[in-house]
Amino acid sequence: MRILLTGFEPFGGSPINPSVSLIEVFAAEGLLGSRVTTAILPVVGGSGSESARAGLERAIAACEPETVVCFGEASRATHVQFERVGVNLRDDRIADNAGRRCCDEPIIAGAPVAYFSTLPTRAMRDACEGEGVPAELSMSAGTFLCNEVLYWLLHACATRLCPSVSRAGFVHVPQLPEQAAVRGGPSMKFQHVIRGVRASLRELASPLG
Ligand code: PCA
Repeated sequence: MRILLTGFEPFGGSPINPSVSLIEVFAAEGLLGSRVTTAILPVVGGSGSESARAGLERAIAACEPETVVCFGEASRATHVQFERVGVNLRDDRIADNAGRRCCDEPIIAGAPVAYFSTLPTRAMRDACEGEGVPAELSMSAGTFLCNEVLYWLLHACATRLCPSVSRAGFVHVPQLPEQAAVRGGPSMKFQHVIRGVRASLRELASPLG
């Protein structure tokens, strides 16, 4: 199996984004015989050549993965969040890394309201929880870049723009204790995030996944 894992650059004034370190770990250790490719996406909305969706499209074209799992940070999350749905809406609390802030804009004008993730989110959540790592099924990836990437990816799969991809979705991870020490809020130790996410990704590598 070919699997593409993506993370996001730091954003919102934080110098780090745990999603980057996370995908680096799986790129280094591999995943049960799967070919793992990684890409780090810019926290930039829209469809320009420097946008997150353009970066994701290039990464998919380069490695033609069967499975795509995108990761991002949810700074207020207490659990690893397995996102079930992407919605066609951008409505931002903060500006993206290009300085642009959207209010009530569609991600793709005229496209469907929402798509469901095509990852086995329940099995992935259960596997994460089985490691003793707090995990939940989430009905909203927000209305910022993570949701934009999830929505674009699912739309691209639905419209056969990415024909190699049969399963795609998004996982949000909590901020790290060192980030919480600066800006407050809940956090999760990196070792716990790794252990839970590793177990959830094994669900994808298994023949029944
Ligand atoms: N989290 C943000 C964007 C990038 C990231 O890691 C989000 O939840 O939309």
